[in-house]
Amino acid sequence: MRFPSEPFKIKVVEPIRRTTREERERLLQEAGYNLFQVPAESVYVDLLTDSGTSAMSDDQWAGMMLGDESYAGSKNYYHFEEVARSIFGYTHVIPTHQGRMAENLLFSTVVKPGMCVPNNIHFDTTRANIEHQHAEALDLVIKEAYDPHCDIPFKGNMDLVRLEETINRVGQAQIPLAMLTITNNSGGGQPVSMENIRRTRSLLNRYGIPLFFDACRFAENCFFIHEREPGYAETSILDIARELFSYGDGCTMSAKKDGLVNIGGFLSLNHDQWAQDITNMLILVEGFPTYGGLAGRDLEAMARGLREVLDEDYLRFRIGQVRYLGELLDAAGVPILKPIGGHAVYLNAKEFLPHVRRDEYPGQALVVALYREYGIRGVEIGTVMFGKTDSASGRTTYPELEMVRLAIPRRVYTNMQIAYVAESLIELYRHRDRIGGLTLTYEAPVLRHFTARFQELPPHRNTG
Ligand code: P70
Repeated sequence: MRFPSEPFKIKVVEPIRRTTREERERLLQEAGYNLFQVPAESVYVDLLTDSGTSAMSDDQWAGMMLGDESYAGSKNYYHFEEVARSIFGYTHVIPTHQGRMAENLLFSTVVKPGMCVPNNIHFDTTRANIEHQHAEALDLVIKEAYDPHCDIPFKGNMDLVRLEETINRVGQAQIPLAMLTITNNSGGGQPVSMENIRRTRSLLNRYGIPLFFDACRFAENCFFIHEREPGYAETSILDIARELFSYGDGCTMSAKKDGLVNIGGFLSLNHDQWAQDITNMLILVEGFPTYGGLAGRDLEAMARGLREVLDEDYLRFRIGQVRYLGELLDAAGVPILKPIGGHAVYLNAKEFLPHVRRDEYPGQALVVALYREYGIRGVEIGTVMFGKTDSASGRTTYPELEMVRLAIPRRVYTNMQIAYVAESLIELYRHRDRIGGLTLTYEAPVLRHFTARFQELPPHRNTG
């Protein structure tokens, strides 16, 4: 068998609709060529994100019926707290409605103007929340992460030399915490090894700097450790997770990923004073500490999801399905980032559309073409998301990688639908020279990718 088949069967189905090319053309124009603005009903296979898009299990749905909607002291909170402590091991468990609220609460409490927060690579909301505090979000991943062809097992690792240099340059007092994003989303869904985590910990210990995990896809990271790192083949995913988190002081979590829920997140940490300040802020902006912006039923679904996600058969299927898509594309010569990530296949837009200049957003152009021709929605992770245009000089700084991410929702699509995506992309790649670039006509001051608008440039403009 080429890949492990589904360790579940389907009990409820949600119909999806095919649209015509004309309809999609019109929708694209109305959306300003931004796929975030296209109604989901008009998407056939939606690979925009793996966040909040998972299918819950019958056990999670059963848990939803056990929601205790008491304002204070809901039994679902205590269940969730017990599960979170048993995996992550930190003292304080603070629920939030999603990941970015956990980030906002943490950074607004501990990050002051002029400080900096190192990470392997910050994802969009972490970066934005740090910059919102007038602090610097530093990406210190190993340099191999920026080479789309470099096929190494732990491409999400922190560059410890650069981390130490940074500490010496800015001074430890200016670094309230360091982070590790597991898996590293902006770098292709790549894992961080246990060894790198251990070494990051001991380096930070020497300077008294706390380590936090951005833990959204922790189970997928732990599965990669189980599969790839010497010494962990016989260790359960739960035990790997426990060891991993024991090297940290806390974590932020978007449970919309490896919590297997449609909404939910949390912050967990050991530091008592930080936890108290964060809790006070939580009450001001989010809700009482035993629900934190969620319903009791959501907390119950999250508690059950966190247990389920550690199941090895589930993870083998999950990572295997993503790998299946990546291998089909790779075998046909479609340029993808290697190795294949945990939650998504990342197309290398620079190589897919070499004739589209970087200031004409090749990643976005590819996303638009994929939707127009096949009704598939991916997301640009490149200049639109991470590039910055200086308003005074009009100069743009470009991120190292120009990618389109095809994120696979958990337990949602069949392998036939995945095969449809692969075939579509292989065909699109054959006709790539017909795809032209875009020009940006509107951008918001932060997180511009969600609301940006574009116009199309004529194809072949640069190929002569
Ligand atoms: C994604 C979503 C969310 C995220 C993350 C990491 C490593 C924190 C968060 C915030 C965001 C997204 C991107 C493109 C399209 C749709 C959605 N990532 N840290 O898909 O968590 O969303 O719960 O506030 O990846 O990767 P939250």
